[in-house]
Formats: sequence, structure tokens, C-alpha cells
Amino acid sequence: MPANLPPQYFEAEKRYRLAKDPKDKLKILQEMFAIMPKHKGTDKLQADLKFRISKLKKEMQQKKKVARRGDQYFVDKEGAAQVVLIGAPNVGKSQTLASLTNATPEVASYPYTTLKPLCGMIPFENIQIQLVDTPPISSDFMEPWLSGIIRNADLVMLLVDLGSENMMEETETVFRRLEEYKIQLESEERETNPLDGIAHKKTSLLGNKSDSEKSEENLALLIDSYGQRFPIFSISAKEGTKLEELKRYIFERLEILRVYTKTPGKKADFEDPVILKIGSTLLDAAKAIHKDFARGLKYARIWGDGVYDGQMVQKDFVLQDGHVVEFHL
Ligand SMILES: Nc1nc2c(ncn2[C@@H]2O[C@H](COP(=O)(O)OP(=O)(O)O)[C@@H](O)[C@H]2O)c(=O)[nH]1
Ligand SMILES: [Mg+2]
Repeated sequence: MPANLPPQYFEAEKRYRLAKDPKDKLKILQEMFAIMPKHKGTDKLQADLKFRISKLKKEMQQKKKVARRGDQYFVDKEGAAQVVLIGAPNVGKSQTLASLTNATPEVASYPYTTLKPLCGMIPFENIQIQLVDTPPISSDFMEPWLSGIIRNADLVMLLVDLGSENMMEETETVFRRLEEYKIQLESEERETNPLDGIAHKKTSLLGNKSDSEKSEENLALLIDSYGQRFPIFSISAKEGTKLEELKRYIFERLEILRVYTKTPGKKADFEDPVILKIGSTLLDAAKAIHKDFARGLKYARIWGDGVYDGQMVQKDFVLQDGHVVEFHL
């Protein structure tokens, strides 16, 4: 069946090609979709337009998340938590972002390919975790704004090249550099002491390139040198080794839990969990949803691990991952 597109469609398409601003482009695509007659003959075209609209929307979102103010970059948090990838040049930060998310950073064998932060979302079960790729840290240079990004992250993954001849030196340089910016990488997050201003950031070491020749020897050395101070995980971002395990590992390191809300007499909404820190109470959950909710909260009924179905609990009840909560105000 021929598509039989009206002349306005072609006119819009022409404007689309000339448009520069993504916002204008999006509007015109939506217009084209509205103008187009919807029948069998345009099935393919409809699907194509829908795809272009959603792709453009995604691109626009991605742009907005990384904001630039002067010579500073900021990355707005999105999803359940924000994880930042840092490390020496060429350790595979960009490859790791590319392998874990739908982002398409430049991956190259020469250093300093990545000049600004770039983020993607790691899909894990029913949630998305934000992953941020960053420019390298070396003895020659570190982008000063990178310290702000690290301070703001929920978890730091310090990448180490298990194939490198200079693995230890490269890694030590990162620690030293960050100390100059008053950032101390540690296994657990601690409050910044206002007296010294040092940020203590929760960090895991991530040995990459486990496929390379030196990797076994280097991993042993890494564990020997840092195993007491940091949890260590190893992958091959390029070969895709241990990536699924890494996603779960990151989720567990984040120490977050998911609770689902329901209204009386209805089923729970398992699509859109409320994300809370481990140890959060019923009152914390109510606050996370809405402050009025927290104010009016009387009790809740809970379903899930460690409780009997519909058990009545009070504000100080400590929630667990997977709990279904029915608030009563
Ligand atoms: N053998 C191997 N090479 C890798 C792996 N991950 C990245 N690379 C290579 O290491 C180089 C640097 O990667 P890139 O992601 O750009 O590093 P970045 O500078 O840390 O962002 C590229 O040539 C990649 O192909 C891996 O798991 N195994
Ligand atoms: Mg890079």
C-alpha cells in the first residue's frame, strides 16, 4: 500500500533537515508524526519516526545531565544512585561505560580521549544506576572540576589496568592526586570533618583487562597491596567478562533497598520502587515520597521478607529490600 503522504509532511521534513536546535527538531518530528496518515502503508514510517523521536529525546536528556558552568562540569544525579569511574589514562573507563550502559563514549588506545564527564544508565533488575565516565588522573594533569564530581558521587570505582607494566605507580598517583584535592578514597563513606574538609569517599577498586597477559600477576599484587583497604573486583570490559556480576556487586556496594507502595485493595506497583538507604525506616520511606505523607503517617501494612502478610508496623520499622508498603494516614 502506498504511503500517500500529504504535502505538509514533506514541507515539515524539509524544515526538519534545516533545523539546528534539537528542541526545534523534536517539535517538527512530532508534527510529522501527527500529520502522517496512520494506516498499514505507513507502519514502517510510523515506527521510524517514533524511534527518531525517542532517540532525540534521550540525546537531549543526556545533554542536560552534564551541565557546564564556566570551566566546571556537574553531573545531575539520575536513577537510583550515581557511580563515578575514575583512574589513570587508558585503564578502560570509557570502555567500561560503553559495556555497562547504552552510552557510546569514545574508546581509544591513546590517552586523553575523554575530556568531559559522560554518563549512561546501568540497567539492574527493575532499577537504573547512573554511571559517570571521567577524564584521566595522572601525574601530569587532573581536571580540577573532577574533584567536585567525585565528592558528589555515591560510589567511586577506581579502575586499574591489570595489563599495565606500571599498574602500582598509576594507581598510587591517583590516590596522591586526590589527596591534593582533599579527597581520601576509603572502603566506606564517612562524613566530611568540617575542621579539615577532607571528603572520605566510598570506593571499590576495579581491576580491568582481566584478559591481558599480566592480569593474574597484577591482580595478586593489587590484592596484596590494597586488599586490606579496599574491596576489589575484576573484569574485562572489552571481552565482557564478569559484567553481570559487576552490576550486582555495584548494587550491593550502594547499600540501597527498594520498597514498593500499594493502596488498600490494590496490587503493588513493582515497576517504580522507592529507593532508600539500607537501615531506612517506614518514616524515611514516607518522607521520601512526600513530606505531607510523613506528617500524616499513622502506621503501615507490610508484605515481604521477615514479616507476615499485611503485618501492621509503626514509623520506626526498619524496611528491607523488596518490602511492599501500604501507608495508612
Ligand atoms: N585487553 C583489553 N583492552 C581493553 C579493555 N578495556 C579497554 N581496553 C583498551 O584500552 C584502551 C583504553 O580504553 P579506554 O576505555 O579509552 O580507556 P580510558 O582512557 O580509561 O577511558 C583501548 O584501546 C581499549 O580498547 C579490556 O577489558 N581488555
Ligand atoms: Mg576515556
